[in-house]
Amino acid sequence: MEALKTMIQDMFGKDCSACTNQEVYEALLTYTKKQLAAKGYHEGKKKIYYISAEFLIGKLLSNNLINLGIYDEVAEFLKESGKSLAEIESVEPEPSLGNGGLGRLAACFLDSIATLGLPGEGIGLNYHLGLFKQVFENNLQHEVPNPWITPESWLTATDVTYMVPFRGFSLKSTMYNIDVAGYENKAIHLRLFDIDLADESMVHDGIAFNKKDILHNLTLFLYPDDSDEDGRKLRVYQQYFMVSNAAQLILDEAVSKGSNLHDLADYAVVQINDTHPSMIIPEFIRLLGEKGIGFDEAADIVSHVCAYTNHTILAEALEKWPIHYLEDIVPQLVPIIRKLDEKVKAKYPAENLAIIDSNNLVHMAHMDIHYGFSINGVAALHTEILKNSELHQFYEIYPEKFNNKTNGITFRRWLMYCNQPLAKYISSLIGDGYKKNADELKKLLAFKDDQKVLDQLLAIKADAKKICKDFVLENTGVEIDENSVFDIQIKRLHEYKRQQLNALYIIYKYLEIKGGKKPERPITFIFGAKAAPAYYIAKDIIHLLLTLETLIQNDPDVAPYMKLVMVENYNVSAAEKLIPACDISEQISLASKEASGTGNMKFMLNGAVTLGTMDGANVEISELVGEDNIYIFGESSDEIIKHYEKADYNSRAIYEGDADIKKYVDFIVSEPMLKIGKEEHLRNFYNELLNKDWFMTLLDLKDYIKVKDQVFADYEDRNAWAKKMLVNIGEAGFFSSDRTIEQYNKDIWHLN
Ligand code: F58
Repeated sequence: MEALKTMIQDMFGKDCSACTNQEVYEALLTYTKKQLAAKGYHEGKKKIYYISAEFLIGKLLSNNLINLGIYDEVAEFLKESGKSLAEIESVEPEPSLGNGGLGRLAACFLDSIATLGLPGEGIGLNYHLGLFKQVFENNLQHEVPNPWITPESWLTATDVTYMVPFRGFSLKSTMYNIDVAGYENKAIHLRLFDIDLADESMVHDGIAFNKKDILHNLTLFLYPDDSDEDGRKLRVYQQYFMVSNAAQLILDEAVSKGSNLHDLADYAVVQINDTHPSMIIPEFIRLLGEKGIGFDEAADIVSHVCAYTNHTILAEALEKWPIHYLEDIVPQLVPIIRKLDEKVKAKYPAENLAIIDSNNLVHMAHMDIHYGFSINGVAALHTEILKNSELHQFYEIYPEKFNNKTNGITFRRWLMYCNQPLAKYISSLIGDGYKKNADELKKLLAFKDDQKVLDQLLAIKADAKKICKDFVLENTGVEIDENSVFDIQIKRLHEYKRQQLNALYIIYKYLEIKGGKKPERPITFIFGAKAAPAYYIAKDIIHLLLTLETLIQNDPDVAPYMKLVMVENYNVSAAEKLIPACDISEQISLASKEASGTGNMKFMLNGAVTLGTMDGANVEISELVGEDNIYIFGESSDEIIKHYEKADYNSRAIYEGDADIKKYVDFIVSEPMLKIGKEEHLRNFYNELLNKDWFMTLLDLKDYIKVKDQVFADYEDRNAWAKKMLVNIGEAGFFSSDRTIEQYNKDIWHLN
């Protein structure tokens, strides 16, 4: 730590104990960046380029210290100087470069790529104001900018710049790097492209800004509001800016390593993360054309370089751009896309295989599948649904392209960092091997009947709940009871994820307690979720939750027995506090709709028990832990898919046919609720539930209530519960992103 000491002296002319936390943070940042650069970066002939609109990387200081193997040493040094690493971390701004699971997955993948020693990099955009920061006012979500870039930051400017051509003008880019450390290994780069003229001052009234002013707004926000045409076009501008920079960088790197570009596939493999980067396919062809490579050969080269990951079967992320948008923005790509489409149509004339459909919409995923060599889903069930229904027509012609890569999470952040007491305890039982070989967690299963171990797991959970209580108090102002059961649902707010189903259970419980039936032990329901700014029903659901929160809080008959808290501005840092403290992990999506989920994996790894549907990776979790160690409810994905095919789901019929359900649903617009909440929003949601309920909330409500009540009853057998916790932790090894990345490499990337 001598070097760190000297650095602090040099930077601030005083020793650590005399510095402010901000100063110590800046010194640590500079020190860590130097250490990372000194270790070097993984290089090799062939590289994986993971291109993604989002990288939800979270705070970096602690993670970097852990991966560099100096966390304990630094913490000790700070302690000796009267400082706490935890407090220093709190001054670090959290990069706001992601939205949900897809972005966090990309971050976990970078950690694993670096840890496994693979040459690779992430490529994305440097959004100055992030997604948005969520604030609650009058029980409603408001969005404000989330600036995170400070003068001293993890970003390092490079001298790499490119010109990106748009109709009528070109934009110059600058590339920034963030180093991503491998665990006890070298680092890789996350490349974030930016424009030099980004003007944050144009944002007013929350997150409104002039969407037409591309020269100044291009890298302000991730997923700018796309409810109007200007917003949608801005997304196209962003996507093209991202992929044109990426393609130019990739070609330059390949050439510098000796590629003649005909052999590009020996130098580069591109993973397209959802459809946002899909324009890289025609962009590569355009650039190869400029270098003298003919169209057919260029298309063939690209088809050996690009692979596509699908993260959802919902239409919202299977982008279809009107061809006239592309003509207006990137006219140079249009003849290329038309040619690609003609080639497809010559061979496969069916409309549902077309890149450009009869409405002149360009189907980005279709382009990826025709001109990529691999398409993968993100959990076993999801991939089966892609093959058998959603993308069946493609599976019939390209069965060899389809493969599954069940998601994973990095254990460095989601156990070793966020739950240090648990990680240390696991090490004391089975050694440190699991940190590099997650399968070794299985060794824990030998302790299933060891009373001391079970007691210790409960004690670690109890401590995590105390820490979480402080976090919740600071975030929401609400004091929760650390001895209550923590039931947690944290994820994007989306109807298919069914936060509203949880809300209806809470209403049921509220009414039960009002009626005099008290739960065995108080329950704390914790939510964290952002709703997309123009997704009004999602925002109505937030309003419902916040209204319920106030109602329960103010009701002396009920407040001692249950609490609902909704964490504001849910992000990676919040997740790190909530996940270790969770008892019950809510994974209650409508079966078939959640591609995988990754929160489910983080919770299990931290000893929470899943309450969920047979959806996404829950299916694989349940196979691993066995039915005694998970709680499953609801109709199966096959049944749900049939309901959609037959269009026979009728929520109103369920409501009218069941007096209990009617009572819970009606409560949404009851007098006590209307007294606190806004009638417009509560009624909107109530009507939605009765008249549409696209994601079949009411279908599974009764079963959910029954199974969830069983969970709370079983929780009281503390010993049996501790066994469930242990089995969940012991079986979590499969969900390490190291395993996932090994599979990507073995089946798709073929590096080394
Ligand atoms: C998520 N998708 C899936 N998309 O929902 C989740 O099941 C999966 O585990 C995860 O990807 C990783 O594979 C996701 O996060 C988005 O956030 C979309 C981005 C574009 C706008 C619509 C939401």
